[in-house]
Amino acid sequence: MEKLIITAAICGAEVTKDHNPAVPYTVEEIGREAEAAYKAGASIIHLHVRNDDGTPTQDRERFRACIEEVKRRCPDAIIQPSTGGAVGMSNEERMQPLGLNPEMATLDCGTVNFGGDEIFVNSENTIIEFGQRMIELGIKPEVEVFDKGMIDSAIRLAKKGYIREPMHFNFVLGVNGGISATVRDLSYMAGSIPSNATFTVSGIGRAQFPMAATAIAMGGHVRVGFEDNVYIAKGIPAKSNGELVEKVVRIANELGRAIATPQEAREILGMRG
Ligand code: KMH
Ligand code: ZN
Repeated sequence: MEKLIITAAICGAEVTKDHNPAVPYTVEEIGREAEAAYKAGASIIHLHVRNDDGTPTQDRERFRACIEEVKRRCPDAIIQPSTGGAVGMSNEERMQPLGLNPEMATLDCGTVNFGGDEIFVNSENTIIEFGQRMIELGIKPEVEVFDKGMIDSAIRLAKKGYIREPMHFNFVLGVNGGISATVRDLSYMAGSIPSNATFTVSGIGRAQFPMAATAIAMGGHVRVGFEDNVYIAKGIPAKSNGELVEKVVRIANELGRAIATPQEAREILGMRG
């Protein structure tokens, strides 16, 4: 089996220090959390950024400062800025980090309810616009899908030349409004992508580790981190993103799956660099 790529989603846009005091806001805190995850075995840092007061932002200069800090602490890590940002942001706002020439970025491939009145909006034209921009800039997209139909949309748009192939998918499982975090649905998602595609799995909340273990056994890759889950075990807040990554490494070791370095991750994903 291919080595395991671990992505750390260290921050997100929604989770706060009220959920877990270790959630990073400042440039220094983001650097600290990225480094802990990287040292534990993460090869990709999925990056959202915050203002010092914790409000989410897609400001290019804030991203520049955070990316510099992460690179200083994790020199060869793959940094994957979010283009999803937070619910309600405009496309132009969301696309700002693409101007910093990252080697990878997220490409959200559909609209999904996010609980309450929140809707994460990604119209077909939005997906096309983001996908084309990433092709022009040579950025590897991580195709984020919250439901099975989003895989079908991505395949259709890739065939039309709007999304670069081979595609690397992130199955986000267990969002209220998206597909559930079950072995049945993960299997359905994994069986629905093209044969040359790769996938990673993000289980939300308590599904994080069961979905990670299933993905490891299936030959997929894994995302963990505060964006998706703040607990190391039931009712016990994780001390850091590093602790979450360490747990995945332990599971992978038990199942006989070696961990990919950032360079190996680039090769598995067919990336530049
Ligand atoms: N914060 C969500 C609204 C992404 O990073 O591309 C969107 C999100 C997806 O987190
Ligand atoms: Zn994200």
